[in-house]
Amino acid sequence: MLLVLPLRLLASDSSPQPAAPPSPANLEWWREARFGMFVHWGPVSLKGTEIGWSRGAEVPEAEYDRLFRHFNPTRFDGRAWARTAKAAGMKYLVLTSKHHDGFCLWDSQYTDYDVMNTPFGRDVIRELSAACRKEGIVFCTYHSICDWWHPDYPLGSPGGKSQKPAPNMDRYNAYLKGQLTELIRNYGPLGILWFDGEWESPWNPDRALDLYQHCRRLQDSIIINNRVGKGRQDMAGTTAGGAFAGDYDTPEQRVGKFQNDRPWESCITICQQWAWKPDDQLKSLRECLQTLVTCAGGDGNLLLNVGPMPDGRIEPRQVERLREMGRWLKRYGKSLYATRGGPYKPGAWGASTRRGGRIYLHVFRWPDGGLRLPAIDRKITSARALTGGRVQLEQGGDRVLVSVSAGHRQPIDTVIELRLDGPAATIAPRQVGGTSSSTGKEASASNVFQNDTGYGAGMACDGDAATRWATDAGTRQAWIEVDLGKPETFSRVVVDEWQDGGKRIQSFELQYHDGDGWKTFCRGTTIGSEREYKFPGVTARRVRLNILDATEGPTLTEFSIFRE
Ligand code: FHN
Repeated sequence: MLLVLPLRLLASDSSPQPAAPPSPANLEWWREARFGMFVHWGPVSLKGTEIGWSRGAEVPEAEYDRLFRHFNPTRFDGRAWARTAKAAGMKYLVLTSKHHDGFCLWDSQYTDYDVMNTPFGRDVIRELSAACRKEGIVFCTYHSICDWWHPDYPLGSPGGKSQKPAPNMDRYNAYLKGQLTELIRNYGPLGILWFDGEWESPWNPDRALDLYQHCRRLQDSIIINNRVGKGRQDMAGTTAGGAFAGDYDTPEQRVGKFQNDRPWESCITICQQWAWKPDDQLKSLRECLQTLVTCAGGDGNLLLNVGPMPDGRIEPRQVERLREMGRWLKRYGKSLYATRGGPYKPGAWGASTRRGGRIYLHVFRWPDGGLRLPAIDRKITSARALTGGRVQLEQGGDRVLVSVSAGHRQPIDTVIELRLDGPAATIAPRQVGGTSSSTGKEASASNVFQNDTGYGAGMACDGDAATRWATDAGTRQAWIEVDLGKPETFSRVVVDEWQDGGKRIQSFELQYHDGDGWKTFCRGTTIGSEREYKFPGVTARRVRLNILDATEGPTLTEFSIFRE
């Protein structure tokens, strides 16, 4: 796997010799791991509000910054956390060493705003990193570049609504590098340095590159994500202004799109909030497993987040959900671990993974006549349903037809192993399901993000899941229209909503134009990933999705109309 580095990282006689990026071998343990535990924890768990973001919002700043004086998680047990991750089938654990609120979960020589100065008085990172190593879990840390607490960091709250009276960014940068030196030297080796909080104005690409090189020189095997720089991208393959983009991409609260030329990892909460929140909504086993499978099918990892309680325990219901995932992975994990994504790209149907001469199909939804897949240039020598039942397989012409009896179609994921007459890696990735009749057609919209054609309506009708139509921040209502070029009869529409930050669309209607005006043929509320709508055949040339209410600027990856 070629790790493409921005030109500015390549050796040049003017700049200092950059530290080398991690070797492909160092990335391999992580790519093969596929599944990790994210942990957002700190004194804010006493309030049950969001870490960092509730400081100065639901919780007055002064009150938030005093919480550490009451932080005494006496039931914290690093071994229990490590064993929970292991039982879940997770291979690495990423803990917030310091979030945007500035509180440090280790014994830092650079500040008293750390866990040693709480009633608890124990070094959480020392205990947890040791426990992880005992359980064979790779220990990693999340570290926020922005620090709304530290007097030298210029901004004091989300969006810089409050400013520090006498900031000193150079001094803060030294503090940041000093603490990272502590973490790597005293608690390492670390698997990953998961940076965050890079988006604010005080941070810049030069500091990012310097920090990347600093950490890499301390431990050359460490993997560093794209949020060390201004390179956070929505995996459209471009980075803002050529900024530095670290070693891998980090789509958040959504499954990344298929991408097998640069590593990526979706970070998603098992509940709704990153930090612990009483009675937060817990994701179902179905959503958790299908999210993991779809990440692996897209050639990415899943970092699934838990928010431990103020007493130090991970909520029992979250532990149980993770145990259920672990039980499934014990039986079928070989279809995910150490595989690569594809060759069939993920979709509403499911996903596929591959290793050696095998393809693993993960079928979430069975079409009536069985799953029809595009042909591949390898002969399938056998097919076996790992989840049980006999596989009916037809390979010929332009397709591969796969089915199992209704009684063996699993409610969450039917796993089928196809054995080939050669390596699966050479098969080019391909979409499943015909191209829609809206692909490539004229599209228009009531609003486009900063009038940037890179986010125009056509991006939702190009059959490319890596591009999207986007609207301006704060947009609550919008429409996107497709001109099919001539009247067509269609009975199925699939809408794939881009979901960074959750499902934004709250209500919509699907309409066709009958020459006089727009007529509604389908209504709905939230949409999400690859949502399919079926209805009695409609014949029309112009079709639109009319968004009546959205929480934030609606954005679609694909708006697909399928002729009957
Ligand atoms: O603001 C943080 C948020 O609290 C959380 O830590 C997520 C995890 O990826 N990152 C930032 C939002 O992008």
